[in-house]
Amino acid sequence: MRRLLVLVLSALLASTGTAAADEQVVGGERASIEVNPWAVYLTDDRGALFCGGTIVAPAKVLTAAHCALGRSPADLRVVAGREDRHDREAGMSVTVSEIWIHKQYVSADEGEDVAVLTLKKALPYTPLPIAELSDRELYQPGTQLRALGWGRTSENGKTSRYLMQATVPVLPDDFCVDAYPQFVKTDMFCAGYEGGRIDTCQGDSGGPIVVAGKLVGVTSWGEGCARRGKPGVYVRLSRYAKDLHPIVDALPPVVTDP
Ligand code: 4AZ
Repeated sequence: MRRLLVLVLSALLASTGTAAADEQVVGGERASIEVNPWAVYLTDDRGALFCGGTIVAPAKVLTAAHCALGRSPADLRVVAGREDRHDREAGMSVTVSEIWIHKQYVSADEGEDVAVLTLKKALPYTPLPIAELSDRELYQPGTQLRALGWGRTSENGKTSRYLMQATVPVLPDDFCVDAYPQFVKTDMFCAGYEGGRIDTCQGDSGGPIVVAGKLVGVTSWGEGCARRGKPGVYVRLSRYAKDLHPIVDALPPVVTDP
Protein backbone atom coordinates (compact mmCIF):
# COMPACT_ATOMS: atom_id res chain seq x y z
CA MET A 1 0.00 0.00 0.00
CA ARG A 2 2.78 2.33 1.07
CA ARG A 3 4.65 1.23 -2.05
CA LEU A 4 1.67 2.03 -4.27
CA LEU A 5 1.29 5.46 -2.70
CA VAL A 6 4.96 6.17 -3.40
CA LEU A 7 4.50 5.03 -7.00
CA VAL A 8 1.41 7.19 -7.54
CA LEU A 9 3.10 10.15 -5.91
CA SER A 10 6.26 9.86 -7.99
CA ALA A 11 4.18 9.50 -11.17
CA LEU A 12 2.30 12.66 -10.22
CA LEU A 13 5.56 14.48 -9.49
CA ALA A 14 7.03 13.29 -12.79
CA SER A 15 4.06 14.63 -14.75
CA THR A 16 4.03 18.03 -13.00
CA GLY A 17 7.81 17.93 -13.43
CA THR A 18 7.45 18.49 -17.18
CA ALA A 19 6.41 22.07 -16.53
CA ALA A 20 9.14 22.53 -13.93
CA ALA A 21 11.75 21.16 -16.34
CA ASP A 22 11.25 24.22 -18.55
CA GLU A 23 11.99 26.54 -15.65
CA GLN A 24 15.67 27.26 -15.36
CA VAL A 25 18.29 29.11 -13.17
CA VAL A 26 15.16 29.13 -10.99
CA GLY A 27 12.17 30.23 -13.05
CA GLY A 28 14.25 31.24 -16.08
CA GLU A 29 14.79 30.03 -19.64
CA ARG A 30 17.59 28.84 -21.91
CA ALA A 31 20.13 31.39 -23.13
CA SER A 32 22.50 31.09 -26.08
CA ILE A 33 26.28 31.30 -25.82
CA GLU A 34 26.38 33.22 -29.14
CA VAL A 35 24.40 36.07 -27.55
CA ASN A 36 26.32 35.77 -24.26
CA PRO A 37 29.85 34.75 -25.35
CA TRP A 38 31.40 36.13 -22.14
CA ALA A 39 29.48 33.70 -19.89
CA VAL A 40 31.73 30.97 -18.43
CA TYR A 41 31.64 28.39 -15.67
CA LEU A 42 34.35 27.22 -13.32
CA THR A 43 35.19 23.61 -12.61
CA ASP A 44 37.68 21.85 -10.40
CA ASP A 45 40.47 19.76 -11.94
CA ARG A 46 38.01 16.83 -12.21
CA GLY A 47 35.53 18.84 -14.26
CA ALA A 48 32.89 19.43 -11.55
CA LEU A 49 31.11 22.78 -11.90
CA PHE A 50 31.16 24.96 -8.78
CA CYS A 51 30.64 28.59 -9.90
CA GLY A 52 30.07 31.00 -12.79
CA GLY A 53 32.22 33.78 -14.17
CA THR A 54 32.44 36.46 -16.85
CA ILE A 55 35.14 37.15 -19.44
CA VAL A 56 36.06 40.82 -18.86
CA ALA A 57 39.29 40.89 -20.93
CA PRO A 58 40.79 38.27 -23.30
CA ALA A 59 42.73 36.56 -20.49
CA LYS A 60 40.71 37.71 -17.45
CA VAL A 61 37.62 36.20 -15.84
CA LEU A 62 35.69 37.99 -13.10
CA THR A 63 34.08 35.80 -10.45
CA ALA A 64 33.13 35.90 -6.77
CA ALA A 65 35.84 35.89 -4.08
CA HIS A 66 33.98 33.09 -2.30
CA CYS A 67 34.38 30.97 -5.47
CA ALA A 68 38.15 31.47 -5.62
CA LEU A 69 39.11 31.51 -1.94
CA GLY A 70 41.10 28.49 -0.80
CA ARG A 71 41.64 27.24 -4.34
CA SER A 72 44.94 27.02 -6.12
CA PRO A 73 45.21 27.84 -9.84
CA ALA A 74 46.05 24.15 -10.40
CA ASP A 75 42.61 22.96 -9.30
CA LEU A 76 40.69 25.48 -11.40
CA ARG A 77 39.45 25.44 -15.01
CA VAL A 78 37.46 28.06 -16.88
CA VAL A 79 35.05 26.58 -19.43
CA ALA A 80 34.21 29.11 -22.16
CA GLY A 81 32.17 28.98 -25.36
CA ARG A 82 30.13 25.96 -24.16
CA GLU A 83 26.37 26.42 -23.74
CA ASP A 84 25.71 22.69 -23.22
CA ARG A 85 27.96 21.24 -20.52
CA HIS A 86 27.71 17.78 -22.14
CA ASP A 87 29.13 19.06 -25.44
CA ARG A 88 32.85 18.46 -24.88
CA GLU A 89 33.59 19.56 -28.47
CA ALA A 90 32.21 23.07 -27.98
CA GLY A 91 34.37 25.92 -26.73
CA MET A 92 37.35 25.23 -24.50
CA SER A 93 38.49 24.54 -20.98
CA VAL A 94 41.46 26.70 -20.01
CA THR A 95 43.81 26.74 -17.04
CA VAL A 96 44.47 29.60 -14.65
CA SER A 97 47.86 31.16 -13.93
CA GLU A 98 46.90 33.61 -11.17
CA ILE A 99 44.07 34.31 -8.72
CA TRP A 100 43.43 37.83 -7.39
CA ILE A 101 40.98 38.19 -4.49
CA HIS A 102 39.85 41.57 -3.14
CA LYS A 103 42.09 42.37 -0.15
CA GLN A 104 39.16 43.29 2.10
CA TYR A 105 37.16 40.13 1.37
CA VAL A 106 36.08 38.17 4.45
CA SER A 107 32.74 36.57 3.57
CA ALA A 108 30.13 37.10 0.85
CA ASP A 109 27.58 38.77 3.14
CA GLU A 110 30.18 41.29 4.34
CA GLY A 111 30.91 42.53 0.78
CA GLU A 112 34.00 42.70 -1.51
CA ASP A 113 32.97 39.35 -3.00
CA VAL A 114 35.06 39.81 -6.16
CA ALA A 115 37.99 37.91 -7.65
CA VAL A 116 39.81 37.97 -10.99
CA LEU A 117 41.34 34.91 -12.62
CA THR A 118 44.20 35.38 -15.07
CA LEU A 119 44.14 32.68 -17.73
CA LYS A 120 47.14 30.93 -19.24
CA LYS A 121 45.74 31.62 -22.72
CA ALA A 122 43.68 34.50 -24.13
CA LEU A 123 40.14 33.48 -25.09
CA PRO A 124 38.67 34.11 -28.55
CA TYR A 125 35.34 35.28 -27.05
CA THR A 126 34.05 38.84 -26.76
CA PRO A 127 34.57 40.24 -23.23
CA LEU A 128 31.85 42.18 -21.38
CA PRO A 129 32.71 45.65 -20.01
CA ILE A 130 32.32 46.21 -16.25
CA ALA A 131 29.93 48.96 -15.06
CA GLU A 132 31.70 52.16 -14.06
CA LEU A 133 31.18 54.41 -11.03
CA SER A 134 29.22 56.75 -13.32
CA ASP A 135 26.68 54.00 -14.21
CA ARG A 136 24.53 54.79 -11.15
CA GLU A 137 21.27 54.73 -13.17
CA LEU A 138 21.70 51.03 -13.96
CA TYR A 139 21.06 50.26 -10.29
CA GLN A 140 17.75 52.16 -10.00
CA PRO A 141 15.01 50.03 -8.41
CA GLY A 142 12.87 48.46 -11.13
CA THR A 143 15.69 48.20 -13.69
CA GLN A 144 15.31 44.80 -15.37
CA LEU A 145 18.57 42.84 -15.17
CA ARG A 146 19.48 39.51 -16.72
CA ALA A 147 21.30 36.92 -14.58
CA LEU A 148 22.96 33.93 -16.26
CA GLY A 149 24.40 30.62 -15.20
CA TRP A 150 24.47 26.83 -15.08
CA GLY A 151 23.39 26.73 -11.43
CA ARG A 152 20.60 24.76 -9.78
CA THR A 153 17.15 25.09 -11.33
CA SER A 154 15.46 24.66 -7.92
CA GLU A 155 16.74 25.13 -4.37
CA ASN A 156 17.48 21.46 -3.82
CA GLY A 157 17.71 20.51 -7.49
CA LYS A 158 20.54 19.75 -9.85
CA THR A 159 22.78 22.22 -11.65
CA SER A 160 21.73 22.91 -15.23
CA ARG A 161 23.10 21.16 -18.29
CA TYR A 162 22.42 24.28 -20.37
CA LEU A 163 23.18 27.98 -19.89
CA MET A 164 20.09 29.63 -18.40
CA GLN A 165 18.95 33.18 -17.84
CA ALA A 166 16.40 34.92 -15.66
CA THR A 167 15.18 38.50 -15.76
CA VAL A 168 14.91 40.12 -12.33
CA PRO A 169 14.30 43.76 -11.35
CA VAL A 170 16.58 45.67 -8.98
CA LEU A 171 14.80 45.96 -5.60
CA PRO A 172 14.88 49.03 -3.34
CA ASP A 173 17.71 48.92 -0.76
CA ASP A 174 15.13 49.07 2.06
CA PHE A 175 13.63 45.81 0.85
CA CYS A 176 17.09 44.17 0.86
CA VAL A 177 17.83 45.44 4.40
CA ASP A 178 14.47 44.11 5.63
CA ALA A 179 15.25 40.75 4.03
CA TYR A 180 18.83 40.61 5.31
CA PRO A 181 19.96 42.76 8.28
CA GLN A 182 23.62 42.36 7.23
CA PHE A 183 22.98 43.78 3.71
CA VAL A 184 25.56 46.50 2.83
CA LYS A 185 23.94 49.08 0.48
CA THR A 186 27.21 50.54 -0.83
CA ASP A 187 28.70 47.18 -1.82
CA MET A 188 25.65 45.13 -2.87
CA PHE A 189 22.27 45.29 -4.53
CA CYS A 190 19.47 42.79 -4.42
CA ALA A 191 17.20 41.74 -7.28
CA GLY A 192 14.17 39.55 -7.71
CA TYR A 193 10.50 39.56 -6.79
CA GLU A 194 8.83 39.99 -3.43
CA GLY A 195 7.07 36.67 -4.01
CA GLY A 196 10.27 34.86 -5.02
CA ARG A 197 9.84 32.29 -7.87
CA ILE A 198 12.61 33.69 -10.12
CA ASP A 199 16.18 33.77 -8.82
CA THR A 200 19.77 32.66 -9.14
CA CYS A 201 20.80 29.59 -7.15
CA GLN A 202 23.75 27.49 -6.02
CA GLY A 203 26.27 27.17 -8.85
CA ASP A 204 25.30 30.54 -10.33
CA SER A 205 27.44 32.53 -7.92
CA GLY A 206 30.43 34.25 -9.44
CA GLY A 207 28.41 34.58 -12.64
CA PRO A 208 27.10 37.64 -14.49
CA ILE A 209 24.07 39.86 -14.03
CA VAL A 210 23.87 42.32 -16.89
CA VAL A 211 21.99 45.21 -18.47
CA ALA A 212 22.66 47.58 -21.36
CA GLY A 213 25.72 45.61 -22.49
CA LYS A 214 27.46 45.97 -19.14
CA LEU A 215 28.32 43.69 -16.26
CA VAL A 216 26.55 45.36 -13.33
CA GLY A 217 26.91 42.59 -10.76
CA VAL A 218 28.32 39.26 -9.67
CA THR A 219 25.93 36.67 -8.22
CA SER A 220 26.93 36.51 -4.56
CA TRP A 221 24.50 35.15 -1.93
CA GLY A 222 20.96 34.84 -0.61
CA GLU A 223 18.86 32.65 1.66
CA GLY A 224 17.91 29.60 -0.35
CA CYS A 225 16.65 30.19 -3.89
CA ALA A 226 13.52 31.93 -5.17
CA ARG A 227 12.02 32.11 -1.66
CA ARG A 228 9.37 34.72 -0.88
CA GLY A 229 10.98 37.79 0.70
CA LYS A 230 14.53 36.45 0.14
CA PRO A 231 15.89 37.96 -3.08
CA GLY A 232 19.29 37.20 -4.59
CA VAL A 233 22.16 39.46 -3.53
CA TYR A 234 24.72 40.68 -6.06
CA VAL A 235 28.01 42.58 -5.89
CA ARG A 236 27.45 46.25 -6.84
CA LEU A 237 30.28 46.18 -9.38
CA SER A 238 30.35 49.94 -10.17
CA ARG A 239 31.67 50.34 -6.61
CA TYR A 240 34.67 48.14 -7.43
CA ALA A 241 35.54 49.50 -10.89
CA LYS A 242 38.51 51.40 -9.45
CA ASP A 243 39.91 48.31 -7.68
CA LEU A 244 39.31 46.08 -10.69
CA HIS A 245 40.71 48.20 -13.55
CA PRO A 246 44.42 47.72 -12.71
CA ILE A 247 43.92 43.95 -12.49
CA VAL A 248 41.59 43.52 -15.48
CA ASP A 249 43.47 45.91 -17.78
CA ALA A 250 46.94 44.61 -16.87
CA LEU A 251 48.73 43.34 -19.94
CA PRO A 252 49.28 39.60 -19.79
CA PRO A 253 52.86 38.69 -18.88
CA VAL A 254 55.09 38.30 -21.91
CA VAL A 255 55.83 34.63 -22.43
CA THR A 256 59.39 34.12 -23.64
CA ASP A 257 60.43 30.76 -24.92
CA PRO A 258 63.83 29.62 -23.68
C1 4AZ B 1 25.07 30.04 -4.16
O1 4AZ B 1 25.23 29.39 -3.14
C2 4AZ B 1 23.89 30.96 -4.24
N1 4AZ B 1 19.36 32.91 -4.44
C3 4AZ B 1 23.72 31.72 -5.37
C4 4AZ B 1 22.63 32.57 -5.45
C5 4AZ B 1 21.75 32.68 -4.41
C6 4AZ B 1 21.94 31.92 -3.27
C7 4AZ B 1 23.02 31.05 -3.19
C8 4AZ B 1 20.59 33.59 -4.51
O2 4AZ B 1 25.84 29.93 -5.12
